[in-house]
Amino acid sequence: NDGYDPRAVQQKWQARWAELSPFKAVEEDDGRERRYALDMFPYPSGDLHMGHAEAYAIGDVAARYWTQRGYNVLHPMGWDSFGLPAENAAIKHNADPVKWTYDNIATQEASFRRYAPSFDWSRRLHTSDPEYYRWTQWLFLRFYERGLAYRRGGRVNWCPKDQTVLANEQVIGGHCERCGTLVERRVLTQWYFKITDYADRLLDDMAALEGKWPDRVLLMQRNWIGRSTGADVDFVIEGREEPVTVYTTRPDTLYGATFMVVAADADLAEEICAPEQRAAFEAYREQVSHESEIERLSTEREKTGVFLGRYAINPVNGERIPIWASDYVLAEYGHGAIMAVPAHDQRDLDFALKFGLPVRVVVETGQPDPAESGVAAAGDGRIVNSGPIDGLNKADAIKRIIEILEEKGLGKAAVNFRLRDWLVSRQRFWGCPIPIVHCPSCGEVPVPDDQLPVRLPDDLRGADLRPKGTSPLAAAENWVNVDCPRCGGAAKRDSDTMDTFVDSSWYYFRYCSPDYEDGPFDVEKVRKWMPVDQYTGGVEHAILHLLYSRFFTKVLYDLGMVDFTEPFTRLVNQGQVILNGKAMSKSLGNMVDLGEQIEQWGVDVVRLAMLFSGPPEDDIDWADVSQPGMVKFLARVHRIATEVASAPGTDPAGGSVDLRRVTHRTIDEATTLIEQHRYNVAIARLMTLVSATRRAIDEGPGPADPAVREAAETIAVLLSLFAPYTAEEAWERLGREPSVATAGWPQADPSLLVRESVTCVVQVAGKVRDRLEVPPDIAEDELERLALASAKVNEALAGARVQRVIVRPPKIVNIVPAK
Ligand code: ANZ
Ligand code: ZN
Repeated sequence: NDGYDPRAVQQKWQARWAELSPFKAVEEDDGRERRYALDMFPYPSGDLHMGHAEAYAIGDVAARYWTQRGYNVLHPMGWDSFGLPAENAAIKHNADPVKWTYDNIATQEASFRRYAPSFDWSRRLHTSDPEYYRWTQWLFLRFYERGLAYRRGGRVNWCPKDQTVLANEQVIGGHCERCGTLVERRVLTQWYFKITDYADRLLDDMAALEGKWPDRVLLMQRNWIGRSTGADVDFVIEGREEPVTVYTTRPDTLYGATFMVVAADADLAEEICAPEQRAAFEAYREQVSHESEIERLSTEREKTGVFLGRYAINPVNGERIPIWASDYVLAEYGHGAIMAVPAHDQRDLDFALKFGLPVRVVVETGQPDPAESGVAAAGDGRIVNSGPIDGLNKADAIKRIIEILEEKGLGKAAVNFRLRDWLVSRQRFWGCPIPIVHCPSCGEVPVPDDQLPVRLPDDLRGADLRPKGTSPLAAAENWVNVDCPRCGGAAKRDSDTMDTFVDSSWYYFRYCSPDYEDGPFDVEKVRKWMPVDQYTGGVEHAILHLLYSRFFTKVLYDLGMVDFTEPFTRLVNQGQVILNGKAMSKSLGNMVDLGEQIEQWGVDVVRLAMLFSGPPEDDIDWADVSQPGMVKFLARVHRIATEVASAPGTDPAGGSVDLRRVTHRTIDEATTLIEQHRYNVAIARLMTLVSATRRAIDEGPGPADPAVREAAETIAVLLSLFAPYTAEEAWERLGREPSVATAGWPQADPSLLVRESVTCVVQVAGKVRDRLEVPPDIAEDELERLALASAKVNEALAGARVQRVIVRPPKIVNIVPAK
């Protein structure tokens, strides 16, 4: 490799950069425009892996490019360092989660330093530091004051063996993901953030992200928020004072409702169940209590349910319909009860066919009879069997029936969201304590701001952290028992900790003033740096993290702390690193180890291979990557710099024009490609420039030609975005001052972008009449058209008809006029 030793270059520059620290964001206004490049911060479990390497290589291209363009760039890094793995590891090894966490952070930091993203390390933060979580607690209290943080009983998945709440994703086929125990649904008092108050704004503000965030992320967020429109309809229940309200998106099918279904786990089912059905109902409810929501929503499963022995009255036709309980209706969506229209809703049809309930068509869709086919007629059509709305189409019928319901006081137009309030409390140790005290006389009392942070106790180890029905904090007597901040009486701290998504919902604000002590962030600094210009990270965060961050930003806006409502102007989701077409996983045993790759090939090769393999959003199959090809390319760059090194740096205008054209076209195209995030194509252009430079050295004017030096310097600057170590070494060999990272982006000279031209002679009857400047590769018909359009040619022809045109591109056109 011609004396190119990636490892030596890497070691040398890692040390030099530590002295130079070229990536410090500048607070004083120095006239430069600012840019904020944000990467999703890692969770400190183990070392960095291939997925991190890809994401941080991609995010770094934008940050380094902006630095080269002369922007004042903020590119910070920190750690999302609370969470269950630390706690589980501590329980298993009888250790301290603090030590486990900060040891892992140290390991990852060392890897980051070697990997060399252009971070401003002075802004580093860890969400598990008391200096950070103090402000997570402060924000919780602001939410609490506004009624956006509240406590209520809610149904949660509970593992009786692990004695802990499980997320829906942790329930597999009704069993605990970790220990396999049958999961129960329990009602527990939990803390929630009232994100549903912001549902409309979270949806509507997405208009501003259109074209700047990936379409699929916007779609996923829309579906998650799940706004639907329809009507609330009141049904009288025989023998009950209060009517029951149901939510429907199809009030036009009201005349086709042949039964009602109540969620088996809703209080209403328990209340109205007739005595003779009680035993059957209770057995069914017990069965349903083990089902996860995902299972309940599955359309594949056979329908189950019990008759409750009661009847409802359809408000528009007075019909008496039976009330059933089933699991396919959810207690916490809409009103937990539905009107069932089996002819036009598949779930209702499956249920009706299973239990022999009537099916009545009220929309003529042209589809076969649902009772016969088993397929509900979901489409649009003409309304029938429906009294005053007969003959209307779906949209008109919905409008009309809502008017009728509203006139009679039997219902009203309604909007519903699939989005639920955010359950933020966890009965675990390693998280941010909730800053509330429960006092027997005062009730819930917020911890006063000047007593924050509520610190985690530091004396719990191993088995102390194991949940035992209560959270480990509730069992820590010294910690949990306090004086009430309001009355001074004996009280207890809230012993729950916050979901780690709370910590990560605001960290990017903190980077703007990481040491600020008078609030979560300095409002003026945030005004200077935010919103984030580009956020780079995995698509696995397409929903929750991004939605929660958007929610926090809107609350901060309402608190008057920020003057924008969306935190991330642009979002880039990188693909996955896979191997032979398969996702890498420990269980498949096909993990590629980042440390080993770097050991074998060096950082620059790993980074370049990732960026060159395709557009950032595509998956990278590591089996298809050619590390030797990347080594060869970098060695060529190194050799060019070495050969040009001794040549004097004279004015390039005196050098080879052919090479200068390639250099300036590369600058021009690379600029556009990088702004479009087409990094792989930009690298391909750079490779072409390297080849052209090599040719100019070997076959052309040689290494002393000023155009060759210009090309070599351009290569170093462009390469610094993708392979910073090799670029830095080349720059130094060329006799330039470090660091190449701040050398400045080259400007393409427009006069060198003009394509070469040749002079074409146009003759009429053998006499030269005009000269045209044309591209050397001009096509025959194009040249003929240009010649015949020439004013001088037409003058010479003086109205004579053209008999023949002889075209010899690019130099001669001979026009023969008719005699
Ligand atoms: C009658 C009907 C007829 C319905 C029809 C649909 C089609 P989205 O779009 O998701 O909001 N529904 C209402 N509350 C429910 C609950 N708690 N659990 C399960 N399903 C529930 O869906 C709203 C529709 O889902 C509602 O409209 C209701 O069924 C059902 F041809 O009412 B529909
Ligand atoms: Zn009190």
